[in-house]
Amino acid sequence: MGLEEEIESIEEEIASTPYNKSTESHVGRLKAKLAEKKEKLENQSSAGGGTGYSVEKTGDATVALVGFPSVGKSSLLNVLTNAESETGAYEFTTLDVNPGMCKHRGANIQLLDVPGLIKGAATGKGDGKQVLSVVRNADLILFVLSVFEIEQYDRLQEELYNIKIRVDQQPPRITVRSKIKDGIKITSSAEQELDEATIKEVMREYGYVNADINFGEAVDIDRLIDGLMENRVYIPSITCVNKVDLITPEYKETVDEQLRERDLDPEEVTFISAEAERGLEALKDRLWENLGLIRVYMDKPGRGVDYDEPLMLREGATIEEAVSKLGGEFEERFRFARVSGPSATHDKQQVGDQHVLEDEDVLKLILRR
Ligand SMILES: Nc1nc2c(ncn2[C@@H]2O[C@H](COP(=O)(O)OP(=O)(O)OP(=O)(O)O)[C@@H](O)[C@H]2O)c(=O)[nH]1
Ligand SMILES: [Mg+2]
Repeated sequence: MGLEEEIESIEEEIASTPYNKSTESHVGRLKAKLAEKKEKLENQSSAGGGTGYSVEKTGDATVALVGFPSVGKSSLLNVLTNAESETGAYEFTTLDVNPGMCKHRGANIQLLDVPGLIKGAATGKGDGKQVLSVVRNADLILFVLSVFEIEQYDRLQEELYNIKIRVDQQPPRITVRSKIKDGIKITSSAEQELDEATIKEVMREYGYVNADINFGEAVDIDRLIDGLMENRVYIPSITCVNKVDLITPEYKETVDEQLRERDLDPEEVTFISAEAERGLEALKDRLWENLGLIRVYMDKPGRGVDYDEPLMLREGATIEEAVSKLGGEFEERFRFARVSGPSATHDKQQVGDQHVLEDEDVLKLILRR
């Protein structure tokens, strides 16, 4: 049996096995096996099929536009950035990943226009998958839906799941430590629905004979497998609905309903028209907010506060990270800092390198002579 047939037969067995307490560990083992075989198949095809695909990350953060052909991804990239991506009234206009840079609230946000998602699947070739893999390196996914095709959202989720992108999930809180004897020991700070037998079965499938596994949360079989595999990426997402110029205000109700059916809150979805240039400022604000960026204005000796070119950092960043991003003499001669603004208890508060910064802080670094 070839790998592909093996995968198919495991999938069939999983589908035909009723899932309950008595079959749980069996299903667990099957799912673990399936994940392994898929991995193997992928490694084979990428070894034979070229170099993979990558786009250089630049700017303060990277956002991948993900959507079906013709929903308006390239049109959106063109109105949000300096890029010129080809657009067309027919499908699969864009075959390569086109990057563009969007400047908003002091941040340089790199947008990647990823080709219409189903291309790979449609042609039955692996190249669509390879192109899609650039999404793995993004800091945020922007789902682009067309106003009449909200249901495509389901398929987008599925495709990303298949290339091991976990959207809007945190990594499972699972730690595993191999040891030399005593079998598998399970500890958990949360009540587990899964039987110990299932957990052990899945672990053995991945070659663990002697190991301590600790759970910081309750997991199902899929999350357990995700926790044991190292190549999953966890990326947050937001969604926009394009081509709203084509609908009446009444039809918006229908769209809202379709969004709610998919657990999308219409209030959190941005309605835009790339063509009529509507909703674009709101979309940029949402991108900015969901990237978790913060602006820090540097108070420069003799030159005052620079409000034009803030230092862009991630939420939760400390002075240490700010200093390291600035590099050079700031890093070598750092003594302490003075902070004014949201993170400070008072103006020009003296702080050390572990102080956590907030958006719109003003920072003055005091260096050794
Ligand atoms: N009415 C309307 N048409 C739009 C809007 N945005 C894009 N279009 C049109 O939709 C068609 C497809 O747009 P593209 O930007 O090429 O779509 P794409 O998602 O990049 O498609 P692929 O590259 O094939 O994946 C073009 O004819 C656009 O002019 C919009 O907001 N309103
Ligand atoms: Mg395009």
